[in-house]
Amino acid sequence: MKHFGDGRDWFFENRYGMFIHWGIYSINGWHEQVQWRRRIPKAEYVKRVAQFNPVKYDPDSWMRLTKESGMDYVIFTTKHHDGFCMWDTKETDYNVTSTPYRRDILAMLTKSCRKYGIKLCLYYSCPDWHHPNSINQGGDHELPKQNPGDEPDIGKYIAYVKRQASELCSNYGRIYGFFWDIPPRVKDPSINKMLRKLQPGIMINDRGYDKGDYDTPERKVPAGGEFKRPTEACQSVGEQSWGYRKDEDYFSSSFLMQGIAKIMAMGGNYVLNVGPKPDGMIPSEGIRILKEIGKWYVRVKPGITAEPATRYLDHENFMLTRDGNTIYVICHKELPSSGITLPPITIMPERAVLLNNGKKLPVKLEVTPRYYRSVPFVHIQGIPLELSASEPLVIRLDFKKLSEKILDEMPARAKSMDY
Ligand code: JFZ
Repeated sequence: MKHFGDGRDWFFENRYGMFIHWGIYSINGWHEQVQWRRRIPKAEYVKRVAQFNPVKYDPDSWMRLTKESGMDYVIFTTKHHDGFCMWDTKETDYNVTSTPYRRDILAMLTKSCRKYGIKLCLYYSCPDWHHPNSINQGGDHELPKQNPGDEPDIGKYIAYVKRQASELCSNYGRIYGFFWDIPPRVKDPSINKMLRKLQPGIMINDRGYDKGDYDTPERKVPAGGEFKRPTEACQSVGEQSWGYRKDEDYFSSSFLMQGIAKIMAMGGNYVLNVGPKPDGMIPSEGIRILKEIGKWYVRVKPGITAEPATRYLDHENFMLTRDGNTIYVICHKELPSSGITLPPITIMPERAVLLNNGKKLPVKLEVTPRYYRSVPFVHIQGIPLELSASEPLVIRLDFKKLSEKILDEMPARAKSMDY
């Protein structure tokens, strides 16, 4: 992946983040879009402002969990589609200082991020179901019709967005990333230009007022071996919702790990979301999943975050990454057997080590019955299948010497050698 050669390159060194969806929608415990999806009238929905009082909010504990999970950064929802602002904005009273809690949630989070060395990125929704000038006429993630008393005016609304984005990028220290959500009806490159002026080195996604710096596949694992543009995949610990949901259908850690392994082996970043409860606590199921994945991630991280190299492999069941004279075999899917043959790799490694448990694995250069018409390929055996059933495996192959030239010539060598 080509780097920018400027402050944005933090993105390539910090590959795993926590997404946090939190707002007054958490009071329902149904979904972050409850106002729209359950057709709650604006006059009824705003009553949640007087109910929001997260007395157990402790951003230091959130950051300790982020670090324990092996994560490097967070993306925090400053304003979701409901238009409610989780910071002390001067642009509207529809913000967290109008609640019984009164305090600036974002300012508290910023302090904890700095204390624990976690990079802070901000989420901001282009659609807004509260602001009177915002367009709500059935467009993408808009309400089906304007609220009573609205005065839809896209120019005035974008001016509001610019002023809020300026607040967010001026008053909370270094902001590493800006996650716009739901591409707006109009493009306006001046907005991201303003963000870059306020925050040199900010990474901006593809869902805002221009195409930004990086792509954002959501809740999916793209096919292929390598991303062509900087990419950050996003997923939540639960299948139904990004915001807090009382009876969420949580994913298995194994399912989420498979996506992380594939996305990172393709050169992408990955952010995994939790939705804190109205009291400010992260649900225990979410904590369990993050910690389980974190134990695996810290062991296999050198392999899944190395340079994408799957292009050298004739196999759709594994991914390859490379770091100098080392190749990593990323078994992102459950293995069918305890052995793997790796055409067209025809050079013998010095050793094979399973990063998941640190144990060496038997490795040979041989002709196997399945590849009897070929030259000898690398053949790794003794892989613990029961482990493969619970987490993606990563095997490190150390070679005496490995170069781009050797790797590029392997396929031809494999075909030309008469066997
Ligand atoms: C959006 C939000 O609507 C959702 O509530 C959450 O915040 C998520 C992270 O982002 O969801 C999307 C965004 C884009 C697509 C689908 C859902 N899309 O491009 O298909």
